[in-house]
Amino acid sequence: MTFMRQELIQDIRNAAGCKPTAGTLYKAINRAVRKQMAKLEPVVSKRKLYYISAEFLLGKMLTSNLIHLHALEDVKTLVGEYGWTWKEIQDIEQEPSLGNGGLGRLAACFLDSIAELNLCGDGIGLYYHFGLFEQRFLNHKQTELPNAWIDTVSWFDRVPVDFQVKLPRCTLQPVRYDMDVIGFDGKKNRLHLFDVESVEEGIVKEGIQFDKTDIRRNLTLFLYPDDSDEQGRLLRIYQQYFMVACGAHMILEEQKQLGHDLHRLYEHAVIQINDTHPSLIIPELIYQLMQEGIRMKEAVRIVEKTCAYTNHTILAEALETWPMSYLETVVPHLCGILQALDTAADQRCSAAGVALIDADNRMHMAHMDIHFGKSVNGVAALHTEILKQSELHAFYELYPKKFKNKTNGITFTRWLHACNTQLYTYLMELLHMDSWQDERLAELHAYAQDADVIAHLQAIKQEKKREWCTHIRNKQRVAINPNSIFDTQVKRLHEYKRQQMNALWIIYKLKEIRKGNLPKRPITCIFGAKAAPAYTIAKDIIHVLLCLQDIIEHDARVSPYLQVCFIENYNVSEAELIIPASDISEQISLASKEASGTGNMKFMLNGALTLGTRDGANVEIADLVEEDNIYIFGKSSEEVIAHYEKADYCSRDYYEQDALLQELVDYLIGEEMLATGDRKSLHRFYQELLNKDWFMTLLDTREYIACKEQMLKDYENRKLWGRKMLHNIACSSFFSSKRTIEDYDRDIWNLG
Ligand code: 26Q
Repeated sequence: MTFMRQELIQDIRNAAGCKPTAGTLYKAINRAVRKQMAKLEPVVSKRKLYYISAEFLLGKMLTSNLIHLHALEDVKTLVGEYGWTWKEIQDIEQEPSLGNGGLGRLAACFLDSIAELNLCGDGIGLYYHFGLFEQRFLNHKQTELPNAWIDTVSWFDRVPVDFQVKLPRCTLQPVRYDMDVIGFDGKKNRLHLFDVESVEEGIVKEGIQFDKTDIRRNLTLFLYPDDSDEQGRLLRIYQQYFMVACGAHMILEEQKQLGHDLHRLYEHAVIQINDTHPSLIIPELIYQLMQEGIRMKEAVRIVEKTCAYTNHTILAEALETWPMSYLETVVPHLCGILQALDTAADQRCSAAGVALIDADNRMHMAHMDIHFGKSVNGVAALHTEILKQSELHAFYELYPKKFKNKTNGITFTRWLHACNTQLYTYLMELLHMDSWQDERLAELHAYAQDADVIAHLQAIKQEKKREWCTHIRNKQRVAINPNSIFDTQVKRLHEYKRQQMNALWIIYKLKEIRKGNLPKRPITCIFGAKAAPAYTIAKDIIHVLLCLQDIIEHDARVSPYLQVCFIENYNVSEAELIIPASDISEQISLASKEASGTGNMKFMLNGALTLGTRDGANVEIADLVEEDNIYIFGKSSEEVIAHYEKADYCSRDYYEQDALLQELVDYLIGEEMLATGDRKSLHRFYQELLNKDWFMTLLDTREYIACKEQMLKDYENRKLWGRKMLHNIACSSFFSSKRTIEDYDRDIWNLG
């Protein structure tokens, strides 16, 4: 290791010359690191995991790779000698935006932990040239631009592929981009992202518009292109099919090359299907096995023992069902297999609710995964229970043993060591660790009464706040008070996550301040969120928040006490800066709707306290830290589910019976908002909240306000708050994705 480090440093020096620019230096480091990565040997084991996912939200790789090579401190020192800060070098790297949020980031954390645990597992996905999109704010609204993240300096190798994907109207030539994932002890795994040779970036016109029918040129331009029309939906299926056709082919070729008998594929391979986006791998693998001379019945049995499915959502609108007519258009060669699978499933159970193809001739992707996979798992204890007891109850009765819970986790390498080196280093010293061990975090409990330790944790928090203030001032030209309480909600924008409830609180506080009820300490409400381009109400909520930000900023009576800051183009790199700086972690989804959440875990690990509902993994956080160390409010998932069943929630009743709620909601279309924002958007959102409010905002707003007030009050007892911080950090090792991966390996993969 020492020799490797010396060579790495020497290579950087040689390439950088004497007075490199930040760009030259970044390039030199990237090259030198890649040279070391190339020397690593692949991990081997009895069975290999293929983690197939439409998203891998990697984030920048520089710091994480250097940590894995045990060279971060040396390289940082060298960079300092050249007169650059580490942040200046990191800023050069483009972040690949190959994911939306939770599901994609989870896949990236898993790659990291699989390698760290010396398990053999590769990722399979797509190489989207413009990723999701880049968010810009204009006139208090979100606009979208292509995110051109691909750079000549890269972590990926281009690999030719000698296989073609035949579609009814054209044949596509795939090409593969491979990235090494550094593991333990000189070993590595890989991520394989497929692209089409014929893709053409030039067809993107204004914003993110392009010809959705031109599959040869558009296939890998964007992640989840707008699917609000039929052409967009067909393109999604083309993408999904292309990914699985390439993936299945790569898996079978690799297994054949290893000399493995495809009749016993499941002894050597396991395919984890990350939500239903890659579900077509089931019929495609059956098809390709049949091409290898295996009879259909056996092919089905092989696939059944090879594939496992993870469910990440219980929102009905996110469960993929495709009209068979679409599948006839895109994958006619698979339709016979799909029909046969439907018949086979029907023979096992004829209940309509578990059919692959429903009465409207729509194909239910999740149903196929459950019938023809060996396992189905939810991503947090509550989520799995809800799947078993309600959403997938019929399947649970049919296959009780297939259902498993695998509570999500996060990689501490990125979410502590890389993003909060100060805290990481302090904990290493305090707990006398030679090398990091997640479980040893629990030893921090011994210092719960130690005023010095608590003061130290708080000093680190303060330093991270100052760092973020500098960052956001440079990026967005805003001056945030580093001595304010940082109250943060960063996640995709969705009604069920209820950013709109947080907006109502801001209105409440704004009015209180104007009445003269001043907070003891200034508060900064921080948001980061992208809305799907065609999700109108989500964009309306962004509009409301940006209008509030403007109104407050321009009111000299309010702004010393309350600030709103919306982080533009929130992504992994922004998360790495804001999470360590935050005091309050907003996890306020409508109970039963957030499958797990993983941001909640990142905040906890970095010493923020959770303000949340009993939803997803919040439940497990609450069980671990116990009630004095978390702020829980709102109706339970049982109560919420009962409201849906009885269809008895009426937001207008809440509005009419509560003068405060009325005042807050009316503010949305009051003079001040209308003078700042767009009348149509504000009225649309107001009407939505009053007449629909499908995710029951007004149900919990009262309790939310009360709970947040309590939290702000408790913040003033600095010792007590510090003890709660310490307690949260000490309890967080359960949420390491190493623990999650060990669970998957023990109960599903058995990589051996
Ligand atoms: C489906 C159909 C059509 C178009 C888009 C989609 C679609 C796209 C993305 C459906 C779902 C997603 C992403 C889901 C997701 O990120 N889920 C999150 O997964 C995390 C990791 O398990 C959980 O922590 C979050 O609770 C969950 O919301």
